Amino acid sequence: MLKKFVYIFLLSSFLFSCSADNPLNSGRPPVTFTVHIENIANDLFLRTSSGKNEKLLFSPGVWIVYRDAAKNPLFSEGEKASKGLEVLAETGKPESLLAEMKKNPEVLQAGIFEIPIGAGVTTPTNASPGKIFEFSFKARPGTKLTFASMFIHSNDLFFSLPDSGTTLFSAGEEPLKKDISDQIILFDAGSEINQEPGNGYNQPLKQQISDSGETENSIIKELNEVKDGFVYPELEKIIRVTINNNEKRRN
Ligand SMILES: [Ca+2]
Ligand SMILES: [Ca+2]
Repeated sequence: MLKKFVYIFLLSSFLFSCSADNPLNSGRPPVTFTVHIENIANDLFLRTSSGKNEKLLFSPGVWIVYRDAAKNPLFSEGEKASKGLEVLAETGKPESLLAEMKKNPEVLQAGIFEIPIGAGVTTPTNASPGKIFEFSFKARPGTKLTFASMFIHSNDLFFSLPDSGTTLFSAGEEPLKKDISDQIILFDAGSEINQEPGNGYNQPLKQQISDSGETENSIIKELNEVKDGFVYPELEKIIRVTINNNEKRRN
C-alpha cells in the first residue's frame, strides 16, 4: 500500500512539474535557448545631411515565446501598433510593451533585454556597434519566438521578425540552432511621421521634450513599403541575430 502511495505521489509530482512550467504539457524536458542580437555596424555610420556621422544604435527591447498556433502577440502587419509597441518604437523603452505581453494569454514567456554585453557597460542602454544583447529561456516544441527593438535614429522604426515569428524546433521536434539575420525586418510602427534618420528633432536622441513628434495615425508596415524618401542602411550590414541551444545532438 505504501509503495502504491509513493508511486502515486511521485507520478503526481512529475505531472505537476510538467504542467507548472509548460502549458503545452509535452513530456520532454525543456530546452534552454540563448539568443544574441548583435550590432555589427562597426565601420558603418549614418551620414546625415547636416554633415554628421552617427553611430547606428538598437534600443533595449522585448522578447516573447508564444504558441506556434497563435497570432503573433507583439503586432500584426497592416494593423495599428499597441500602445506598448508605440512607446518602444518611439522612445526605445520596453517596459510598457513587456507589461502588455505579460497580460496576453497567448504569451508563454516574456522578458526584456536591456544591458548589452561589452566593455564598460553595466546599466541599461542602447547597443552600439560591437555590442550584443543576450537573453535565454526554456521552451518545448510547439513554440515560437519573436522580439522588438527600436532603431534609435528614427521616429518610430523597430526591428523584429515577420508576423509569423520564428520556430524554435524542427518538424521532428529537434531544437534549432540558427542564424536568423536574414529574417529580420525593419518596420514602421505608423505612429509618428518619419524624419531623416539620425537628423530628426523628434527622434529620441534629439528631441527636447520626451516623446515629441507628429502623429502619423497609420498602420504597421515594412519600412521598404514606406515611401518616405530617406535612405536607410542595409540591414545585413547592421544586425546579426542567432539562436543557440544547450542540446547535444542525439544521433
Ligand atoms: Ca513612421
Ligand atoms: Ca518622437
